[in-house]
Amino acid sequence: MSRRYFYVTTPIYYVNADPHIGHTYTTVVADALARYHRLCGEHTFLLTGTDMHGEKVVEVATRQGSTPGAIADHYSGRFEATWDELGLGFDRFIRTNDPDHVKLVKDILTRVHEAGEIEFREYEGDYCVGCERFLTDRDLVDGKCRDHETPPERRSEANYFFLMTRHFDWLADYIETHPDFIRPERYRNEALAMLREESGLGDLCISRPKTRLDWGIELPFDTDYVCYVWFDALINYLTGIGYPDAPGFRELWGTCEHLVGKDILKPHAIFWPTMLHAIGLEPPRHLNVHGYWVVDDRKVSKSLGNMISPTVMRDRYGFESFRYFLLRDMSYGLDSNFTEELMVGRINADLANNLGNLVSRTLNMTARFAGGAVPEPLAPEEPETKVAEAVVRAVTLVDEYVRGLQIHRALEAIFQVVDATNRYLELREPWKAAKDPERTGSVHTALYTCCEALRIVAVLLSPFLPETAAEIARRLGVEAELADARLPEAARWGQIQVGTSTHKGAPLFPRIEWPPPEDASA
Ligand code: ME8
Repeated sequence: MSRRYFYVTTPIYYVNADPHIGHTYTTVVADALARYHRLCGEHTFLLTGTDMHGEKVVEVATRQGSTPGAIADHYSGRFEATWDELGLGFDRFIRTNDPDHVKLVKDILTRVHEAGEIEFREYEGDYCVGCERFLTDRDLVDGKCRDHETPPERRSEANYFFLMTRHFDWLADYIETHPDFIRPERYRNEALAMLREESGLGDLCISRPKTRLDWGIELPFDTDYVCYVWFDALINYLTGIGYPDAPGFRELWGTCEHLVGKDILKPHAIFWPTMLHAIGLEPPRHLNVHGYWVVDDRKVSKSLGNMISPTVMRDRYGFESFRYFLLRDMSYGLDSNFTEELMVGRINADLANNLGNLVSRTLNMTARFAGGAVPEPLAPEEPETKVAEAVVRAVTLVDEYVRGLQIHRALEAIFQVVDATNRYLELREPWKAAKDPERTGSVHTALYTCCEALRIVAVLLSPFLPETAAEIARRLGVEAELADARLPEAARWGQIQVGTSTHKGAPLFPRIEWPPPEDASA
């Protein structure tokens, strides 16, 4: 049987500070997508990692009296350990000083150089160390970098240039003829505007003299220089899946989905496709660009010091709750505001009240009125059919939304099933019917319907809230089935086995008090 492929990447993060909400968001989206595609039976590969080179690392090392290598290893380890701790899976955690990556960067530099695509020139411009690139007028607000709020440095030096502008006509045409290559559309338009209007967007400086920076990959054709960090970093997406000849490389590359924040649109929308074109590779299938998490109207970032730590959020609220908020509240492409109050409101409404209540009502009543086992239903009537129809609708919508990167909508569609099932319970009122021995069949039908709806909700939720889904499945006695589930088959109505033992449990998501109660010891 031929299996479909799915390749998803996150940016490789800089190693100058610990991971924060922004990195967590992109990595959680990648994890959820990979889990969803795996659930659909696809051969899936998730690549994440860290960007070890560049001046930022040298700056931190100098400040801390350490070496770039030690700093890069330290923070890279922090990223990998954090994703492990939070249950974010990856097929490879790449570091740009991994030997296979260093070799590939050198091979590509050699090829591009030999093909006459690299030239040696004098260059002068405004450099932002935060961005690790020369800025253009569009990047400046009042003479400062608009992301880092620091003035750039004027720099002039002799360097090697990748003749990127040669590929601009091809690239503009590619973006025009592949309307969803860069999505959502606003970023496609931004990329086209960069190509058409930006005066400063010339050829790409791809070297740094060792006299200024010796932390990087040495140029194979001039040992006095190291490779510019972005030229090195972008190539990670090829190293990660074994370009050029590892088994499955072609199939995976053909399905590649890059996830990036809008801060790195230019390297991904302009530098990267032209680099790929120079070596004869197709661009990735989609460049999926998301907005910023903002706190007090400012982008969360290391340099602004307003970070939200994923492990602190995990300790305070549980990681599934934080993960749910990230996926449910950000519309992919737009900025989103983070406050703990907003998050608590969302957790209480959706997870504690809506989903949590349905789980506890269903399982408590199954224990009381059906001996703690999935009961035999009567033939379905209209209300039961309506719940089953809500499920069918959700399965189709979730697939469409996930593939279109509208994860908040996919979650909304799943919660519509939860709503419909809660409404169904209110209509059937099994707690009242249970008082009448003549109506046992109706009670059992209602409980069967809720158990089956919850089983399917668990399947659909499993990419987004894996632990919660596993816990619901465990309580329904279908944990093993969830582990083997494949969409769309697993979401077909009517598969839960009558007689399966169910288990009540503590509330899945206890209501959180807001504002938090005063600390008695304070
Ligand atoms: O740019 N909101 O690394 P980086 C949402 N090494 N996402 C955010 C965010 C925020 N406030 N802040 C960061 C680099 N991110 C390069 C990448 S790739 C070949 C090289 C996320 O550590 C978002 O994905 O600055 C953003 O693009 C990325 O972290 C930048 O990470």
